[in-house]
Amino acid sequence: MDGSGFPEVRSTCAYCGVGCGVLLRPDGAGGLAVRGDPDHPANYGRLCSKGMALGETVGQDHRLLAPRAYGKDASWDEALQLVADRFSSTIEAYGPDSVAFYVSGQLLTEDYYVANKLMKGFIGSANIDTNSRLCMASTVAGHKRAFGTDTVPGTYEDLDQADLVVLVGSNLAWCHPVLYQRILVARQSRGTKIVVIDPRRTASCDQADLHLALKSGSDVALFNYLLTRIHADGKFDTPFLSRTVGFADAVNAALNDDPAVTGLDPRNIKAFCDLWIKTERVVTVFSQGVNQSSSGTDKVNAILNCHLATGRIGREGMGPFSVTGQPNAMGGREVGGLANMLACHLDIENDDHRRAVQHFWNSPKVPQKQGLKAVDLFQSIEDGQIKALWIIHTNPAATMPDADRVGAAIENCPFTVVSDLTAETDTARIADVLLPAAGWGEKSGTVTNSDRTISRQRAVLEPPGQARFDWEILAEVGRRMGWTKAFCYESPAQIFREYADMTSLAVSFGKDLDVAKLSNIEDEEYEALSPTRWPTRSHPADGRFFGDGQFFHPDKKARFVAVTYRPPKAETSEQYPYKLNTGRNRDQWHTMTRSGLSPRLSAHLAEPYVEVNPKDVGRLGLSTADLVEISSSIGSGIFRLRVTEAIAPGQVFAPIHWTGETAPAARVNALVPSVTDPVSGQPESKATVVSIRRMNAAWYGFAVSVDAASPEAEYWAIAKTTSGYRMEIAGKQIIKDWESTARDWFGLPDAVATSIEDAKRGTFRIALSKGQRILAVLFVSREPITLMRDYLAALPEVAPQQILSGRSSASSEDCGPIVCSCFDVGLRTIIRAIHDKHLMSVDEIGDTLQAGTNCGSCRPELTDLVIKHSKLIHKKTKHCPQE
Ligand SMILES: Nc1nc2c(c(=O)[nH]1)N[C@H]1C(S)=C(S)[C@@H](COP(=O)(O)OP(=O)(O)OC[C@H]3O[C@@H](n4cnc5c(=O)[nH]c(N)nc54)[C@H](O)[C@@H]3O)O[C@H]1N2
Ligand SMILES: Nc1nc2c(c(=O)[nH]1)N[C@H]1C(S)=C(S)[C@@H](COP(=O)(O)OP(=O)(O)OC[C@H]3O[C@@H](n4cnc5c(=O)[nH]c(N)nc54)[C@H](O)[C@@H]3O)O[C@H]1N2
Ligand code: SF4
Ligand SMILES: [Mo]
Repeated sequence: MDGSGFPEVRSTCAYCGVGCGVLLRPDGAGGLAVRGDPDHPANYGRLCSKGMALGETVGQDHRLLAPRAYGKDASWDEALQLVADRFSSTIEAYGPDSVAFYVSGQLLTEDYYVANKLMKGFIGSANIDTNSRLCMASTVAGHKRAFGTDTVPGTYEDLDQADLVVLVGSNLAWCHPVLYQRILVARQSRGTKIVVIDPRRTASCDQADLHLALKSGSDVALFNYLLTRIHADGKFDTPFLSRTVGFADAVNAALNDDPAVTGLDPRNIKAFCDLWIKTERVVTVFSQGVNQSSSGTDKVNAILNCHLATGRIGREGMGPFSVTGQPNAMGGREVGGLANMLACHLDIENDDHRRAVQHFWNSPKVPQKQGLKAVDLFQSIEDGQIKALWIIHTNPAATMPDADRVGAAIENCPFTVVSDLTAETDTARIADVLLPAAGWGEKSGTVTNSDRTISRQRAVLEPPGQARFDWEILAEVGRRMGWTKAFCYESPAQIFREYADMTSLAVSFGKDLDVAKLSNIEDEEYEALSPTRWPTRSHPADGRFFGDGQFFHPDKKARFVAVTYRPPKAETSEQYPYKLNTGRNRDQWHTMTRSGLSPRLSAHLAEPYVEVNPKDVGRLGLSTADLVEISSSIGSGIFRLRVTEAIAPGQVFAPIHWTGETAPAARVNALVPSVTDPVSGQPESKATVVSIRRMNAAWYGFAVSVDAASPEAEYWAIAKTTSGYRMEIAGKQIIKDWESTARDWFGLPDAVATSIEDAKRGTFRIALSKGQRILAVLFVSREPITLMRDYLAALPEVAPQQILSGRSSASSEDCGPIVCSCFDVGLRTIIRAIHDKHLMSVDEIGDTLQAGTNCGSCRPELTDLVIKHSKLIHKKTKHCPQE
């Protein structure tokens, strides 16, 4: 308790798979204070910038508050009956496989369990797939091939205890910042070495001893070479190999690969292999640079092969470690959220498993064959085979590859339901029925993080409007479809008990997934449940798997998988000479429906951009701050140019976060075609071939406004600020009457206008105000605009004439783009301090400006700034061929 009278409530962060514990204190007026839970085993009190800003993202802003059907508000009764009737009648007319669910690794375990039970147990189809297909599917497939089960062997403690951490296709510093911080602590205390394997130089490289900027897609060749070196040097673990099958075949396959395809300097390959082989305690962390590839499953197995060969698995400080992206990516896999599995790691193709599941659920039927994986599922909708679709907690019209085509398929599907928090998303906009869901902070249930720890999310706020819980909506539809008993759930605790009980069934079939100990917990115990790692009953106390050589294939042995390098599907050509890599920003989450509400988080990188190497910039005749058009075989987009050595020549990188809501021209997945991995069905999201050219803009604009606007222009991008919104705009058509255009865009027909025009230079500036208050300011120019954007974004309370000058008065300094989101410290302030105060380290920056002293998410960027701007230190030598 504090003065506010509200106790702090333990919960789990809404965002990534690290699964940090948070302490939430509602203020009673809809607001929320958030801090790290010092007792949670994932984070011990730490939070990253996104976790820290959670309080800024709750509330009614942008929320869907009532059900809608065909564009009109509907009562819950009408909407639910419509959904149940349309699904029932479609199934009756065309069979169970004519309907589908597309769900999300962000659902709670309880929501997920009910969705899966409804589709696989009662509708009788396996057409339920999830955005985890775009995320973890290759890891799931790789784990199953090697271990006979989809299980992460290690725990977070391994990261504290390792002597070498290899990050493969993982920008951990930005995407799992608290785990990255744990590794940096270990580096300080035990000298843990860090190697990054990523075609791009990311924030995760800043502390790395070695960065291998390999050619995109060539990971198999690199790890195959490591395997041959382990073999040739006799560094394999012979006793452990007796617990495995297929070592010789894997080595023989690996010998066929030439490490030269990685494009790496052979000395660096050798340095990496030497370090890996000589370091017993090695954790290989991998993520989307591995999974999102047409050879994703093989990449996973190439990594697992090296750990199996050396027996470095399931023991303290070592093992392969797939870090999960979404908060409940792991929980979804546990309850069978993917189209190719049953609940609790049981198999669809196994008659005994199916029978047991059917008996457990007392269900009419369980499908005998796998359902459609995401890409095939949307193809099947386009083909007209699937006629009713329910999308829950995900935005496929923005995040699936070939997103425009996916959007068209959804729009043309005879019946589409979307359950979401947000009233306007690229997917919600084209649905027939919209169901308002209760969100993080309002709902209650469990999530499982990357190291199998189950944590509670707890409700501290009232759901706004008529929003309801996802499990409740699903159960109600189940009941209305006629299965009253099977879906008579009254609480998440009741669903959790049923799920936990079902894992006993899995254990009886020799499966590892075991939460059975919790199957009888009382409601109060569930309420109080502290973080619990599975297995809860049957396994050694240290929580690791496979160190004992026990695997889950019928003979209990692991499998080496013989893999060979296959290049990404699309080759560059004269028409498409560049490779487009895609990924994430530090302070935004996916389509920004939550993180984009926070002014602090939006200040980090406020506009969609594409990173291009200076050599290519020169070749293409581009200049800094240009807008560029990127085109692939299926679509095109407009992005702000960022010139950086971090990206190798021939490659470009664009983040995934912008949508029709925030920058309609910069939707990355409009460019990414649906190429998939043959085993996992996971799309190749990071290797699209593209062409680049300067956008032919007739004018460029920058605007700040109190209310959001969507201007009619070829390019615009909007971001939240403390005072409203900021916007970058550009157009190809010459606009004559800027004043009426501005009034139109900002919906301010009657505002007082103050403007300055310089027709010769092609600039126009206008402020629209009411009384003393400036409501919108627009700056237009023929060239990309240079202004004190961060000063203007705050809509300072100055006279219109003063704001139109575009800069602050001499006394206040412009701090530049925000680097430290916790303390609002900008780039220019930091660089100035490094110069003026001769700062030499991140800690000294912290002492002087506080930057980097709270969540630590910006420390990699601060390190970079110290290296670049401190005159007093020498640049650290790093093997990095592209530099
Ligand atoms: N800030 C933030 N954090 C997040 C998320 C977010 O949206 N924002 N999303 C969460 C989710 S769902 C996920 S799945 C994770 C993803 O976490 P990460 O996988 O770490 O993130 P990405 O940026 O998608 O991709 C990682 C890296 O793969 C590299 N890469 C591309 N191609 C290759 C290749 O062929 N080989 C190798 N070795 N590397 C390659 C890219 O250059 C990129 O730096 O992040 C989670 N955390
Ligand atoms: N090119 C490219 N594409 C990618 C990737 C990439 O690296 N490159 N990464 C892929 C990966 S790894 C992932 S995980 C996906 C993520 O892609 P998505 O899952 O499609 O993206 P999100 O923005 O997380 O969408 C979540 C939606 O759920 C809504 N929501 C929030 N809370 C709730 C709730 O409690 N209930 C309900 N019903 N709805 C809620 C939000 O408003 C939002 O619309 O993108 C994939 N797409
Ligand atoms: S690392 Fe950041 S985003 Fe991920 S769970 Fe922790 S606080 Fe949340
Ligand atoms: Mo993900």
